[in-house]
Amino acid sequence: MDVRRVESISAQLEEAGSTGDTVEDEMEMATVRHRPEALELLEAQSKFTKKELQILYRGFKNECPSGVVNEDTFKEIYSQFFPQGDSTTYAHFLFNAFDTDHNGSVSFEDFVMGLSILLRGTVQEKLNWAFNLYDINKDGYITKEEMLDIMKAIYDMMGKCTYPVLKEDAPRQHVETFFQKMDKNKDGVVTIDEFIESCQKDENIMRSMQLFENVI
Ligand SMILES: [Ca+2]
Ligand SMILES: [Ca+2]
Ligand SMILES: [Ca+2]
Repeated sequence: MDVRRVESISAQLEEAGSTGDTVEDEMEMATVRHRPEALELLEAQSKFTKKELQILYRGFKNECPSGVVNEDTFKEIYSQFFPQGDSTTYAHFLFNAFDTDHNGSVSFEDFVMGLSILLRGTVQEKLNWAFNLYDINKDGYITKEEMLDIMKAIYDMMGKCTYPVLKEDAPRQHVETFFQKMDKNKDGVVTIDEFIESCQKDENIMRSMQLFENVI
């Protein structure tokens, strides 16, 4: 999710006001997800109102008429946003972070829950989400290799044209600094507690996190 898109979705939500909201939309929304209770469930689980969910759903269905996004679609969308670089690896990691039930597709529910955290989540929720993104194999720990893989993917996506000053070993240096700060007990892995603690304590890490916010 590119930040411009997130912003435009935010704006759409704010504009929502009293427009739209027809019975047909609601019916369609309720039936198309195979589970009639989906809307109520999403309303309870996310930080969006029913009206906002309807707007989001319309947008989602416009872009993905099939109702789900697979990894290739994700990669296609990302390549349009980052034409100057190779975004396939980052799109893959991001896809896995959005696909919370790990069934190989991002449903409207997956999409809404991710967006709810990214747009309206607390700092803690956003950091949890980021941790899950970095924890590539989802085993509950971030290794230096995982951090390096993400970092390289981001550098690849940005492309050499955008950041000509970046040297080949820039991602590794970046990760060394990050990792040493985060791995408090020096056991070679970063836990969720270490991650959240260091992000909240260290302004530099938080500032570097902006890099990630801008490419989510
Ligand atoms: Ca899924
Ligand atoms: Ca891991
Ligand atoms: Ca540790």
